[in-house]
Amino acid sequence: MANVVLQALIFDVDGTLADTESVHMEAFNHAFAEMGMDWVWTTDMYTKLLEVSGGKERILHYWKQVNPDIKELDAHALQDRIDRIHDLKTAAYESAVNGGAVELRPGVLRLMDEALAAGLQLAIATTTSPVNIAALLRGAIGADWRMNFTAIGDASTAPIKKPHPQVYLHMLEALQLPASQCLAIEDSSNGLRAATAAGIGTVITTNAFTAHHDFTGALRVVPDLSHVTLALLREWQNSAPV
Ligand code: XBP
Ligand code: MG
Repeated sequence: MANVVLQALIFDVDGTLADTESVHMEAFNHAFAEMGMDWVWTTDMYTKLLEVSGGKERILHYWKQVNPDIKELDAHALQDRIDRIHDLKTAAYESAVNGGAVELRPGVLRLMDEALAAGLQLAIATTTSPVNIAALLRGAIGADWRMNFTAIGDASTAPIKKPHPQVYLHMLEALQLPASQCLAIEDSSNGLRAATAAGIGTVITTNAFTAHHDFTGALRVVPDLSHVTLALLREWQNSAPV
């Protein structure tokens, strides 16, 4: 089969562009304290909770774990409280990122530049909130960060979270490309499943929160993008998944 031409890279955000999850975890704990709740998510707990994509979904999942008869709260009151917690968490996360709490992982910017110079399109497919993406990339790339990306799919545009493929399907539409001409860069099993369900070959860069996940079906699993070039991605794209 003739080699397929690689036309776009679709990047996940949390854990992939930057190792952000410890900062997310601290922001959740800050919000719980601000709300006068006695919840404290430890690294071990959060590693397990990350199996649920989306901060609001994660809060509800945990609430059901610690308070099985959650039904005592009516659905609207429960959602309002989750929204309030998540607003506080997002504000805390944004201020931590604006304060320089995270930097892009090795190789991310270089690969993006290499791809743009070669005429590829870039997109983002994440379950995180839009303010979090802007805070991270404004700090890392500058005020005009948005112009590097053809499209951005996030919690505000794709409410059905990974492992559902919704955010990746939206990006294929926005890029106006077949899945075969794109590659996804991810860090988690949910992300791999979402991209794979959309038919997109996926390269995994692991981190401490996700290294133990099942990455069957990934094109490659690497510790980071330090040694990943466009040429290597093209080679992997035309080879069998691991
Ligand atoms: C990882 C997630 C997000 C973050 C928290 O997103 O699942 O929920 O953990 O961010 P990605 P929010 O798809 O980029 O790996 O609280 O904004 O959801
Ligand atoms: Mg991720």
